[in-house]
Amino acid sequence: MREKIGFIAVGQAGGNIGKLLKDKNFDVVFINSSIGDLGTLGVNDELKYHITNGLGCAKDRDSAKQVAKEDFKNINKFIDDKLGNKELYYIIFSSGGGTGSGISPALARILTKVFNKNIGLITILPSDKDTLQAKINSYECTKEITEIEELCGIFFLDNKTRNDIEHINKRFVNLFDKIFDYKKYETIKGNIDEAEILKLLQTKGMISLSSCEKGENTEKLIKNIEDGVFAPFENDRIIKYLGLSRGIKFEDEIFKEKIGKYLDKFENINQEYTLAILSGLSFPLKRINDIKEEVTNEKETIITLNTEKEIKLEDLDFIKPKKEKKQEVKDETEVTVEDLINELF
Ligand SMILES: Nc1nc2c(ncn2[C@@H]2O[C@H](COP(=O)(O)OP(=O)(O)OP(=O)(O)O)[C@@H](O)[C@H]2O)c(=O)[nH]1
Ligand SMILES: [Mg+2]
Repeated sequence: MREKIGFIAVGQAGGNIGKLLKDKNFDVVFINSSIGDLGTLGVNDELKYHITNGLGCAKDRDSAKQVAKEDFKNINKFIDDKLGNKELYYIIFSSGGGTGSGISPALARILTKVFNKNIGLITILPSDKDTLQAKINSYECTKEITEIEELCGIFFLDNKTRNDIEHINKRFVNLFDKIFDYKKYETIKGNIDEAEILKLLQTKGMISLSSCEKGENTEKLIKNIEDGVFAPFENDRIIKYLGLSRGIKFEDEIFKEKIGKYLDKFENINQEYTLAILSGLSFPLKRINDIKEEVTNEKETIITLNTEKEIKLEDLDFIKPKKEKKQEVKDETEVTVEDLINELF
């Protein structure tokens, strides 16, 4: 089933995670505005695309959007040529940088809206130690993500959870890879099939993955969920679907009490470990609002440091109505790729 999923890694962090997925035999392409960043990846040249005229974007989302806008048709053709038709694509990027953060939300929107592709996201939230610019970028980027209606599931990796970003990358990729072990554990007692995996991954909302060892228990699984590498859950305690490859005695009541209720559960019996896939979780608004607050607390500093364009604090509000765009978007049915390129980049 892994061949039905394609990964589009944008920017440095996207590339680092993409490389680990590539090493696990997933189909991954790598896009960057910086030749230097692409050079560090150690992957075959034919899987890399350097955005024409890109010189790296130094955390400037607008400049990333500009180069991507001018080169969008080639970027799109590259993705199409290399990945072809997949059931599901993931765009991987950090929300705090320039290139990945600037380009990915617009790319996701165009691929869903114009090309009818199923797009999920793997994005990274900044750590406390990250710069103000990274936090501002992250807020702007996540705001754009909330405006994409047709998205599949989103993995929010959170750099606040660990100091070691390589550990976060590896932990995520190891968990993600385990999802596709499901065929090994087909028994008459329980089965997870491809359609169910796709449902878990394609359901809109945040997704979280967690595991525990054989011989451990529900409490340990819950502890690992809470101590994971993903953004913290909202307090609504709602999970749409629970996928459970179960190597422990699963205690439903404890899970419902501590983590939340689910609409449906897809389960098999796993002889080696337990993997839990929680999908359809709410968007991590509290965590994102905390990032906003950190930025807002530094408002004076930002104003002093930036007399010019770059930092647009007045834009940092989800609730505010969207700014009027110069170019009006036409009726749903008439929207073309050119319209969207002009609107989004
Ligand atoms: N988890 C994780 N975070 C990373 C990794 N690399 C960078 N980051 C974080 O991502 C942010 C910077 O994003 P990058 O991916 O380097 O930026 P970019 O997309 O290449 O954009 P430019 O600014 O144009 O270089 C910072 O908050 C880093 O801490 C990584 O491999 N894993
Ligand atoms: Mg970079």
